[in-house]
Amino acid sequence: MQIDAIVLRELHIPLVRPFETSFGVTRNRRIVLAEVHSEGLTGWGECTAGERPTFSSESTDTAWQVLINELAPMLAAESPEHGGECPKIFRSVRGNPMARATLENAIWDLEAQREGVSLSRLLGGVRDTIPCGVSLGIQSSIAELLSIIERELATGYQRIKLKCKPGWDVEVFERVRNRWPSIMLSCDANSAYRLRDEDHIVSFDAFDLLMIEQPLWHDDFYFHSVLQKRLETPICLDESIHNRRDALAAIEMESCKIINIKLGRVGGFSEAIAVHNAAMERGIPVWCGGMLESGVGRSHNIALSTLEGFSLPGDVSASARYFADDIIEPHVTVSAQGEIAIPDSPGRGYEVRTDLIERLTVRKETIRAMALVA
Ligand code: OSB
Ligand code: MG
Repeated sequence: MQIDAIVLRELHIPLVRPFETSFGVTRNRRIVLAEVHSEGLTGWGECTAGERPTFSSESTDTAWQVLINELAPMLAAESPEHGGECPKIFRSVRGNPMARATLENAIWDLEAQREGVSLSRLLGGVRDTIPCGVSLGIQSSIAELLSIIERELATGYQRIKLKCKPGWDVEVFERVRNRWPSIMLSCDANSAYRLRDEDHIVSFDAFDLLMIEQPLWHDDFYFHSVLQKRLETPICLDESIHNRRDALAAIEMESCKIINIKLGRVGGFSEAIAVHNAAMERGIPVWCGGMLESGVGRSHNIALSTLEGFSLPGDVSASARYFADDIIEPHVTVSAQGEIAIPDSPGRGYEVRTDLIERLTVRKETIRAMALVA
């Protein structure tokens, strides 16, 4: 596919409510979107980097720099037929997986449109609907959290994930479990604990959690494996897993029993599929994580979640939980059974609202292949 132009833009979009994790609070999203124009079609990608380098070392600003100065010019100089060629095109740049995924995912979207198949089908997806859960940030009180859980369960969500940290954990789990003894419940510490907290984390076993996500260091396998040996509850790794080799190491060392796959964190669809395959071959369930994505990234997450190994409800939920007005049409909605129905039209299956995107854009750059001089 001849690449005619790559348009990169930054959008500012407020969240409908603040999202608080152990590493900070997000109120407004600064999202980088990529539009790849090729032979009359447009593929879209979203960068999942946060506003600050707190979840990972990437941020909106680092990704912007790497996309504009490195990755977009590399891609514009090539004519990839398949999204899976992107890792090779970008191989001279180290790290920066979220920046890479922005462009790679746009090429997969383009390819699906060119082939006239849904992105889910192109990826090898096998589901017509995906099971959905919600990730609930740290709240100002437990009473407030309980009322939010009540609302999310009434909407139909199948699994509740609680963000936790020292001081917002056992008491919270106890109150939630007393009220709802049998819901699917998990927690995510985003690396808030240390080895000195080992006994404390082992006490989480009393709450029948589906998993404890990333309790220790963001870059660790070994100490998670030490902790997993003492825990009944499965550990799920998020931050630690960047590629297939990480997944293999974590599974081999028994650092986790479940893996959260995020497109941005692993650098795009090809590595996400590789992590999924490695986990599935070894009987390790996976699920799709979220990064407060707009509709573009959300539609990619939905397509990824249709792969066979995504057997647990993910953090892929309705647009309205995050944004008053999403940049895709229709918005992502969740059924009373807590499922998202997979669109079967070509590509991502949601229209992009270019007028709204234009209004939300605060900076924009267009990169074209350099004209060849004979
Ligand atoms: O660790 O899963 C995480 C949001 C931002 C950064 C990290 C995480 C999250 C979430 C939100 O849990 C998931 C969502 O988009 O709903
Ligand atoms: Mg997480």
